[in-house]
Amino acid sequence: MLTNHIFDSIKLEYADMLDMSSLCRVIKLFKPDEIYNLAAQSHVKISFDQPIYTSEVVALGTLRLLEAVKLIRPQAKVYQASSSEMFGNSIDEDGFQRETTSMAPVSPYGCAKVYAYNICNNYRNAYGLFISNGILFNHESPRRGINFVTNKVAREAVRIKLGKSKKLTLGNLKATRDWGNAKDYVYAMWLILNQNKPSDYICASGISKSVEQLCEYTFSSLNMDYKKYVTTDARYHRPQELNDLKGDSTKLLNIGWKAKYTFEDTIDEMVEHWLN
Ligand code: G4F
Repeated sequence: MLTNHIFDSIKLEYADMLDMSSLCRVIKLFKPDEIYNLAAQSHVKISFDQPIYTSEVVALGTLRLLEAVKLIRPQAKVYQASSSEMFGNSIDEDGFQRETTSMAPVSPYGCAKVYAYNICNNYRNAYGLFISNGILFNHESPRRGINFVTNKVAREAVRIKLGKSKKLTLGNLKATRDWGNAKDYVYAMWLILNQNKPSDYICASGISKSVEQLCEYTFSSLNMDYKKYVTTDARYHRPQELNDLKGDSTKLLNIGWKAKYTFEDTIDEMVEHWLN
């Protein structure tokens, strides 16, 4: 199991972003110094099918957590997992998104994340709580769900290579994403929360690739031509697409963050996982 190395060192407790009393209970129980809010229905396409549930968890769930912190543990530092999906199709003239780029989300998930981002800033300013937003661009690892495009492509390319599958069916191949490695981005979360003052930071690789380029690299790493195997189907298209993401992490680099892994390292790691 992917989590075996850590299971003995963590204590799990039940709580639910829909149930504020359960959030209060675990905060009372553990009296945390740092809280990382990564809870979400985080799949963008599913957020079109379940917009109310997504908003309840992502938007109001964050508010419930902040209220619980304000009432019970106001000295705790809170990290909020904000997302590049908040920008929608808003891009600065030089092709990058940064902390100052306007937000124009194009999915129910993105809209809910904008609410959460704003309520975090509101609670920081209104109540003096230590709350920081990490605005993370796509970050991947073998633990990524197989309904997200990187792991879907890695898994299916390996299955095709091993003769267990014949085709990979995707949606929009033209969209571009700024893909980084989850290990680098988790370090960024810790670094963001361990500054003297709360603030908001972009975390991204600064390199953008299309879904088609992702397929090209993954299949060629297994000595295959993706064009022979990849097809598209409208069922994987979104009602509205976020076309291009490329983040400028200058502010984060200035507090000492540096990515250790490239896009290619990350895809290789995922392919290796499925091969094993
Ligand atoms: O892997 P994806 O589903 O990730 P997406 O939508 O960019 O969202 C991820 O990153 C966000 C950060 O920007 C997070 F906030 C969010 O929670 C999540 O982790 O899709 C990436 C791209 C999209 O353009 C999508 O349309 O791949 C395209 N795509 C093409 N075919 C596909 C598929 N995506 C999926 N999931 N499945 C396909 O078959």
